[in-house]
Amino acid sequence: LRRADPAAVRRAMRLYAVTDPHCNQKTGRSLVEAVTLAVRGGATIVQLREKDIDGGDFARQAAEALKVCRQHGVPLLINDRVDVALAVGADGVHVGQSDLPAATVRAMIGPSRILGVSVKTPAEARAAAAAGADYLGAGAVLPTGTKDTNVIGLEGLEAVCSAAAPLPVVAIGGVSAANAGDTVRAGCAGIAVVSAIFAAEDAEGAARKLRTVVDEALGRA
Ligand code: TZP
Ligand code: MG
Repeated sequence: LRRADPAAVRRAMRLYAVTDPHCNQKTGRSLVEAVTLAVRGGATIVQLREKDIDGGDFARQAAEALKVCRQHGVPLLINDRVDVALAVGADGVHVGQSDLPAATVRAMIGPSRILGVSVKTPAEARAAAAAGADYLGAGAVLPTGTKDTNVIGLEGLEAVCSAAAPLPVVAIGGVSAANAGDTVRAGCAGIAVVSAIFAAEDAEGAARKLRTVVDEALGRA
């Protein structure tokens, strides 16, 4: 078992789709329907972030979502639930500062699955890198209604990106097609979005537009 390929992880950060049960409730989509639209539109990685769901339900839906992601060659990560990730054979896990410590998660998932860690500061970025993270999620970069959390701004994002190098950083929080270009130009490898894809009536079209904006800001992959 080898470490996940750093260049492949960086490429996967371009358009990172993070699911949200509240969005799906509003649009009437199932989790797997939502994931299907996101990857059809060009999402380069998907994270299932389902906070209030039974483990069994989550594992069943994650297995379905994993099939869709595999068909599109897109990695699937699980938020928080290392057990669910291992049970379904997901490509990795994403944890925050109040979840199991990153080094513990790394030991549980082995070297080759992808480990992502949420950070807000350069100190957290350095600690996560030392603990074995493959990429960092930094945010909230901009105000968001999706999560109650403080805003680090594009300056905070830049500081995290510098501290994290060479690890790729994905920007999360309030990112939309309107600000994705400026966000990427702050130095991150791509954008992570919840509502900009999953609250959209045309989620596939929204993902396609976001992907175009990111590809234009970063140069075509
Ligand atoms: N972590 C920091 S901000 C955020 C998470 C999960 C929510 C981002 O949601 P949106 O709808 O893309 O602003
Ligand atoms: Mg968490």
